[in-house]
Amino acid sequence: MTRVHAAIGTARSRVTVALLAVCVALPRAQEPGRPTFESWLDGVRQEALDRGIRPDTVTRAFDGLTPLEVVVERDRTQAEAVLTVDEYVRRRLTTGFVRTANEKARAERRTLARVAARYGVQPRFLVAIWGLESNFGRFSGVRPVVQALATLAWDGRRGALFKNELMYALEIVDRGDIELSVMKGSWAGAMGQTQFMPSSYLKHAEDFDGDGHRDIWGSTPDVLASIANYLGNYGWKADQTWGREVKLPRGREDHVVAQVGLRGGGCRAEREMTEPRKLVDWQALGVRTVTGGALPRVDREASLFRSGSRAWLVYANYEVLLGYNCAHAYALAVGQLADRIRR
Ligand SMILES: [Ca+2]
Repeated sequence: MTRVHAAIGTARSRVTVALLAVCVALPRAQEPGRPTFESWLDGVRQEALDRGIRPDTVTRAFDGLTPLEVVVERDRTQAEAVLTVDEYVRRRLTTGFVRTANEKARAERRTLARVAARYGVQPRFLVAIWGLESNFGRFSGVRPVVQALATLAWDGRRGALFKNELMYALEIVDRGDIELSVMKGSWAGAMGQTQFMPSSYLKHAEDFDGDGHRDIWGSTPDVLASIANYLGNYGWKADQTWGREVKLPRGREDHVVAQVGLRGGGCRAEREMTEPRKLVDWQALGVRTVTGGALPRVDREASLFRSGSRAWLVYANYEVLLGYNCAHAYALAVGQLADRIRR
């Protein structure tokens, strides 16, 4: 059964650090041979200057900086921190949350239409991701990004990854996109209403309101366009949806999966999916819609995955969602929320 970390009500880190168990234990600083934060930061300061970050930016970012004095424990073995796909989706897609999503879709319909036209992503998916990442901007993280990333980079585990993200964060400040004081995000450095890591920000963030800044913290047009640009850059198809829940022939569930075979590689969620096959092939194997009807008669490939007693057939767009956050619970929540937003 697919299990994911509980992230209810909190925006998670995404992409490379999704589902990372973060443990920032300050006493480690006293370990033999381990540099103090201050001496470690001196080295990073020089590295930033060598990379071409302006001295003024480095000074403002690092002077007086201390590690965040808190321990974040997200040990995946803790029962209360683990939810099934069903539980995760049910807890996130409450009646009130779906209602808010529809209200946001209506309130932002003009911006959404313009963004959809430019980037080729249907509005309902943009609203769904916006909602799941930051509750439509209500919760986009309160941690200073530079401080969080510096703490994680110093802490050692995945230190190289976080040091790179720290350098990208400085680059963003250096370019004048955001003031240090308002550059906030999650514990793992996922920033703003899109929850982009700094590296993703540099690749995908957009200035859609035309004020010269790519503001994923405070500009709704920039937020929606940045999500759309991210999806578009990873091959989103505007004429397709994400997929659907299906029924497998009773007693032959394992046989259907074995006939096609699971993938060898990819992130964990991708490894749980079969190789893609045409819908007509799935139909021939006895796969039906969840109400027992025939699969759509379109020439399209889909992959199958199961979680508990349920099964889904998903299209290429679903894999783009996994790129945003590689967890079936996340991608299914996005898809199902999008399905419940009126068009
Ligand atoms: Ca802007």
